[in-house]
Amino acid sequence: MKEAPDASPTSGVQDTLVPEKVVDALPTMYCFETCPFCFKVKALLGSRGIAYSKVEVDPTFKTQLKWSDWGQVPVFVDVDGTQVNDSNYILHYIDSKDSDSFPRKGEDQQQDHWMDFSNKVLGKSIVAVIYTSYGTSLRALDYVTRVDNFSFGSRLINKWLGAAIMRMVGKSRAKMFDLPPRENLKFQLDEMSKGIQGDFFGEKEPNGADFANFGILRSMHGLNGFEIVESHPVVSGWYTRMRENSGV
Ligand SMILES: N[C@@H](CCC(=O)N[C@@H](CS)C(=O)NCC(=O)O)C(=O)O
Repeated sequence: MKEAPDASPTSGVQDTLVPEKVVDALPTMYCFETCPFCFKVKALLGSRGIAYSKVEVDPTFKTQLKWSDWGQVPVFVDVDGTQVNDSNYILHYIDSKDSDSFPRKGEDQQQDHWMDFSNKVLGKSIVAVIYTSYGTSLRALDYVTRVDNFSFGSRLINKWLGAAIMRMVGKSRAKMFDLPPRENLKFQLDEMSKGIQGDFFGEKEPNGADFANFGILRSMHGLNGFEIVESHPVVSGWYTRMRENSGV
């Protein structure tokens, strides 16, 4: 779960169209089932009622994404073949093509700040909690055994090797913070609460910061440490509102 810097030259809308990567003539998202960054995009698409195709990428070898220079999920391919990389850029792209209802990057400092927070802080904080032991990592990777487009061998490798890799990633993420993983997540949720003004970061309606941070936390649902989110005095209510809004 490495993260490319937001300023990477290959983030955002790409020059080359890839219409052959569109599935069933619908906007297509290349994703991992449990990827926090992919959940951001699923939440926005859900909130706007936009139908889309999903291509499940195998997390260890990323076989289904070999065609792309951008080696991370999510990758979004619009119906005309426009390829957009990097979750926050994808959120802006989809909103700009749909109802244009939240500010673009650079137009609202608060939204920018909390969208960055979703990648630089919250995404890393949850990884340290979910992948805190080999057992919790196996639990998080168990979904790969139920993905139809993966072969039997790929399911096994992705689960057992994937859990070992993610356990190491979890350890390295934990080292980034002063507090132990669970305490750190609680602390970061307290921080995040300061940005929720009224019902949402966007006050009456969700903005980019809502979709970005909700996606991260939604990916934890049912996994180790999710009770920290559920029991948080501010975040739990916001999370429920975002689930209702997005249907995700
Ligand atoms: N900045 C990227 C981060 C995406 C990311 O880290 N995705 C992970 C999955 S959760 C990934 O593709 N990891 C595989 C790798 O880096 O090789 C975004 O916001 O979309």
